Amino acid sequence: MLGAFRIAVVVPAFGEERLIARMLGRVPAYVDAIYVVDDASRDGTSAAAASVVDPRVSLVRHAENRGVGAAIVSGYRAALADGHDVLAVMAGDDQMHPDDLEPLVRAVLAGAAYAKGNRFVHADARRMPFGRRAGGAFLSAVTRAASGLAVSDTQCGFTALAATAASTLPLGELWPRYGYPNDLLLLLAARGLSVVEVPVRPIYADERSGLRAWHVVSILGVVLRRYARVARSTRISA
Ligand SMILES: Nc1nc2c(ncn2[C@@H]2O[C@H](COP(=O)(O)OP(=O)(O)OP(=O)(O)O)[C@@H](O)[C@H]2O)c(=O)[nH]1
Ligand SMILES: [Mg+2]
Repeated sequence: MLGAFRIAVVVPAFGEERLIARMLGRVPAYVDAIYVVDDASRDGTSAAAASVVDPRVSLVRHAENRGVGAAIVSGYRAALADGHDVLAVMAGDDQMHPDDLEPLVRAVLAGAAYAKGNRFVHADARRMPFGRRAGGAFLSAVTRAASGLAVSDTQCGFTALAATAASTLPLGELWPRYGYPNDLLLLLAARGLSVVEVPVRPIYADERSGLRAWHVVSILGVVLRRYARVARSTRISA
């Protein structure tokens, strides 16, 4: 709990048997519940998560791989059903520093619907691989233009969402794979919900990423698709 508020952390995990226990062991004490969503991993991700002795941890398993966005939605749904107030996301690959969670959660408690990490404004930003910085800056510029939101690190997955906002969103419609942060930002903007960014550490260490250069093109498609849908529904309701 932070103050009187119940905090949940959703942990999307696909092929994270090597890192998931280490990651779970670092979740701060004020977090009330941790939902690990094993996205049909072919390795021992579920067993590694289950081996962590922590009553806060529960495991959600997808029968087939559905993507990181779908994994997060499964976690959000479980956390909403259990009555949590703030739904944070920390990836199972241990790339998010636990000390950076509290400012994200506090931004939501202070009134933001959604708080996102921003690695580009952190002093260690140059430690991010060049391709990540270039691709992220491009996708952020496109998402900013399409949503009108003042965001500059759209691809950062370290976030906190107010349960009140989550329960108004069409979660089942969210893009299930890597474009989900962009899609979510456009959905929030279309509803006039507030988004803030908070500096977080960029961590690139011993994890393996599923992200490839071609994802920039597919994420661009996600942004354009949502932009067109929002524009169409705005025209119809005008
Ligand atoms: N690649 C991949 N990751 C998934 C999937 N479902 C859940 N995840 C988890 O989502 C998290 C983020 O995935 P990554 O591929 O590392 O993407 P990222 O961290 O945004 O990108 P990097 O900055 O390159 O590490 C990890 O904890 C994965 O285990 C999936 O279908 N594919
Ligand atoms: Mg990663």
